[in-house]
Amino acid sequence: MTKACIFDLDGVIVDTAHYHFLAWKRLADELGIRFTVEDNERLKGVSRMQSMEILLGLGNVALSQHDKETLANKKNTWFVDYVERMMPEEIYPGVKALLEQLRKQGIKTGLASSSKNAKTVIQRLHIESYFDVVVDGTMVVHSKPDPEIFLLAASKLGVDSKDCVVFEDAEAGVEAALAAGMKCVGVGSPVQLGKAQRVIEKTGQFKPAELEQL
Ligand code: G16
Ligand code: MG
Repeated sequence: MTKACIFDLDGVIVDTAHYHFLAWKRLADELGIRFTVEDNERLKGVSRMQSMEILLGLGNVALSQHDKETLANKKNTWFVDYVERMMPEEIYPGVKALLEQLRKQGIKTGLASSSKNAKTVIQRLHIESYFDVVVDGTMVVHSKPDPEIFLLAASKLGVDSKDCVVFEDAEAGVEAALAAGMKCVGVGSPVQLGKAQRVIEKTGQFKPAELEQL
């Protein structure tokens, strides 16, 4: 029986995934690396420094650790600029209602994002109070597809993995949820997220009654 729903942030609650893409694209252009929307799928859900490695790999560019960190920080300042201009209305339609319905039915809610900016994003959206637990990229060593972040969220919620359902838009995130022994609802395309028990187009279209059919 589902006792908790754990939500990814970027691409599931709000379209910050697009802001990440724009910031990485700007950096790729500066470095002369060809970087497409399809390439960006590989960066979704993985940590900032791992994303940096994937981007440099696409262009066969080798840099010192110091330079990689400098460039990743630069990308982050561009991303944070977008976040600071974000409006609470940017939350995906139906997400607040879903979180409210889940809680009314006694199902706990958690947020598990690889982003070190997750707390700032949910503050901008005024949705901190909708989650019983928030776990972010500052609290884990291994990023998705490692299950660490979801296992930490479940332990903070006091719920067994098998009773958790994860909502994820990234292939790495779906893999992490399954590796944690949880069920997963993919949000996006079945091409990337086909390993999930169910794939939906938008988070807000999911109904709590569907949890038991997973
Ligand atoms: C998010 C994004 C990733 C990003 C990562 C780290 O994870 O999907 O693209 O690289 O966070 O973000 P930051 O650079 O802000 O620490 P999630 O798990 O919320 O999808
Ligand atoms: Mg995501």
